[in-house]
Amino acid sequence: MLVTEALATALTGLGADTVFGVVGSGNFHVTNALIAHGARYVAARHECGAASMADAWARLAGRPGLLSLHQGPGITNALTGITEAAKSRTPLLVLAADVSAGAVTSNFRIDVAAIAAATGATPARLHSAGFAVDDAVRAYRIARDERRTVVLALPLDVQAGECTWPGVPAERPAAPLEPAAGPAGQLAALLAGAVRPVFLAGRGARSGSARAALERLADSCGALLATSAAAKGLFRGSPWDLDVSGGFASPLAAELIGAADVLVGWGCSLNMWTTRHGHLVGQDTTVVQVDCESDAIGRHRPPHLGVVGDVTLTADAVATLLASEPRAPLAGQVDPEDLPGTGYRSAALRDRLATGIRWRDVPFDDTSDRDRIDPRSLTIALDDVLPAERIVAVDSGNFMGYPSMFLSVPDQDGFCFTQAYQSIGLGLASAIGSAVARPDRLTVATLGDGGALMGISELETAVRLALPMVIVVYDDQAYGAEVHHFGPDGHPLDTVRFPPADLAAIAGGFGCDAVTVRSVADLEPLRAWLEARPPRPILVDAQVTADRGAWWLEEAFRGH
Ligand SMILES: Cc1ncc(C[n+]2csc(CCOP(=O)(O)OP(=O)(O)O)c2C)c(N)n1
Ligand SMILES: [Mg+2]
Repeated sequence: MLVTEALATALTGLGADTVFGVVGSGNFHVTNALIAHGARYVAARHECGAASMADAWARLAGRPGLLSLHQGPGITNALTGITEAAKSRTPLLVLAADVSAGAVTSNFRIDVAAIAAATGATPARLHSAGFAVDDAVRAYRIARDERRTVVLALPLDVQAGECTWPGVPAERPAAPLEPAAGPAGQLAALLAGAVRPVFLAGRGARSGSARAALERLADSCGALLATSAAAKGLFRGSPWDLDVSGGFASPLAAELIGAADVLVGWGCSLNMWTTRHGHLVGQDTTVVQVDCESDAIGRHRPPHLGVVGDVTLTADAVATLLASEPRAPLAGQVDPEDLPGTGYRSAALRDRLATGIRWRDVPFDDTSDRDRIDPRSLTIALDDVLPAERIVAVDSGNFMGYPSMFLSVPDQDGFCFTQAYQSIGLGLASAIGSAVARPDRLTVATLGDGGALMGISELETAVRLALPMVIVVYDDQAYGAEVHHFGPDGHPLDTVRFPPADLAAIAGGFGCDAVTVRSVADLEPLRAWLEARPPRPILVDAQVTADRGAWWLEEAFRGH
């Protein structure tokens, strides 16, 4: 059996059914073998786009994505997308063609393992034809079970070799980690005594089972529920949902999180973004961190208590222990109106949350004028126009807070936030990956004009795939983040400002529907498009006001 054939048999047998890539000579045969075994192949126009598509796809599919690359420049082109995936702990298997061992003078030669390791990805290699299937299966399982981005080098000579089909090595599934009794008991005791507990769920809690377990435990101790940006949407629908903690937190969310007496991070790193550089954590707040990886605990700030364990199992174990903890009578219990009368929860607070937790409930001075629309007004109008069953994918830049704060999402799979590397230009491709993963939902790409033009080649991919997606560009004709970073100090800004580019015409040239928007009324064509849902994207070039930077940007600059 040819090695490429054996690889395709093994990987599709493990469940790999969607491959993104750009095909050259080095990955031609392996990609075709995967297609012959039933995998769907999605051709991107740039390897970085392919990487971001595979990354987003894997985040939403919940299983490893596959990325197929030509040797040398195919790999280096993909590096920014691979780095984002690696930093986000996306399970992703990169099939990276490589020159043969003896081809020391090949133009395509690079040190694939070194370059993969430099991005934070896990290097792997097909070492020989005879053991190629073992190598590939091991790489796939590391990606899946350890949530790693694995770059599997496929030397051309090994790919061209033959092997005897060895069968897929037996699975040794690792059971999710139970928490130790001691720390779980300490957490139960803390929650039993907590008056204003807040749960902060992160990427490690992005699942329906984790949500259910956390809600059960939160119900029993009266905790309020918040998430990091990476887990936005997890508690959607709960009356106790505070939405995102950190720079994107609404004033009411920030107030309530800041006043917590016990703050528990669940699969959440409690990094500078989620805690606003620590300002959201009260002086006297007891901080707990629960994580299935011991080295994640305390990485960003030392907690008072660390619990090593799977989020769902730990929440369930603590709920069981809490049920047997002696509980002090809580103030809320004297008021029959209070629901359920424990911890932070009261009828009055529930009403406050219902009317004031969303950013769009917070009054603001609309800066729209005849030619340009305030990005907040634009985003609130979009929130009303777009169907609730949506996936919002966000690129990086000054604009990024508007969609993150003013667009609601139906659940944790409604938000694709590729910000672990803070690269601009990945948003369109990650939206395409999202749309491929979830055709049942409307994908909304939200981009700055800078990021949109950086990743524009993938508009052709979106049109070719006939994806009915909405692409919103917050167009300020500038690298706004830099304008607002350096402008106030009087620096010259010519390097970060651009003449107007007619993005609607450019999108039209790719075959998209398109509209230029300067007011809420200009969104009418989008409304019509949403009713018709033609099999192609629509690009909304929103001419936004930009007289000042978004306030959360200041938060970001502190992280530079
Ligand atoms: C690949 C990459 N290059 C440069 C940067 C630095 N950078 C951060 S935000 C930004 C401007 C983005 O402009 P745009 O997409 O128009 O969004 P805006 O800030 O204007 O809202 C730049 C250049 C980056 N983060 N990533
Ligand atoms: Mg811009």
